[in-house]
Amino acid sequence: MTGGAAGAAVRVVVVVPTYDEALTLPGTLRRLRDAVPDADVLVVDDGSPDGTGELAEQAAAADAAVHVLHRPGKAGLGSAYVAGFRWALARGYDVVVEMDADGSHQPEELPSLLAALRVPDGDGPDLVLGSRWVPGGTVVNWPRRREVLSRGANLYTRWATGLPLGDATAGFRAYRASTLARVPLAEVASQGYCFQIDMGLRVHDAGGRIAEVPIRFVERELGRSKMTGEIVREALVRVTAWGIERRALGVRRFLAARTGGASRRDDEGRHPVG
Ligand SMILES: Nc1nc2c(ncn2[C@@H]2O[C@H](COP(=O)(O)OP(=O)(O)O)[C@@H](O)[C@H]2O)c(=O)[nH]1
Ligand SMILES: [Mg+2]
Repeated sequence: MTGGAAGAAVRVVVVVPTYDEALTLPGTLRRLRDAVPDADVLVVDDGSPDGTGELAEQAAAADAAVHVLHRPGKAGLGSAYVAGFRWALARGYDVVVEMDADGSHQPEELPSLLAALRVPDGDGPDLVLGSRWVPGGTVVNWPRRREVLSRGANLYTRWATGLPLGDATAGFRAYRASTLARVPLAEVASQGYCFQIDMGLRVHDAGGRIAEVPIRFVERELGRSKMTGEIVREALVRVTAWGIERRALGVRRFLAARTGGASRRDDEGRHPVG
């Protein structure tokens, strides 16, 4: 895409992780290429038994803007994105987008996320979330239990960590590559959907600005969700641990200030960034 007063080309790549998305990926790729023709796409497939990887290869053979990263087996959403981010950073993209393959994220709404990021304008946010839980955001056809889980996860995350976001688990998001490059990706261990919270905390703690734009999230009509109880448990354990670390850090800072030791900035226990 082009942008900025100087008309400099802004290079965008949309990273799409897939596991058994043969029914949904082709339509999503078509819509994405129509909606944002200047953006490249990277499909990160984890050896899907249903042939998603081969479908992605066919799309890549027919369209030079589509790329595929194959991993040998299902290793989690978090590590799929980390692999995709590394690929994107090594190739000099300016903006890196996360988007699900299953049609829940509307490619037609990506331009509003990219506009909010305001690259190459240096004063724009570091990360833009496509949020369900801000005014104007909606979910369509989501089972009640998923809505309760998502709203509950966001309330708990805000309470435990203080991360001031409406939708910290949002999986439709756009990063400035320069922001992503400052995150020590090797240290990101979150496997499941708490990866999104993990990345939000890292950007926030590094002093990065996070903006939210409302989106319409539509439950998939084809294929199956990969959400499991283990993914929920991982999120609960990690968010609780982050919350405790952050409170302990607050107490240590308070005590250091009272005993006059505040001159030393103690970053222990914070999410390490950069
Ligand atoms: N590469 C890869 N993609 C995954 C994995 N788990 C989920 N995904 C993809 O992540 C996206 C979101 O997953 P989905 O099952 O729709 O989760 P839900 O929307 O929370 O029910 C989809 O594009 C999935 O195919 C994984 O372990 N590896
Ligand atoms: Mg989904």
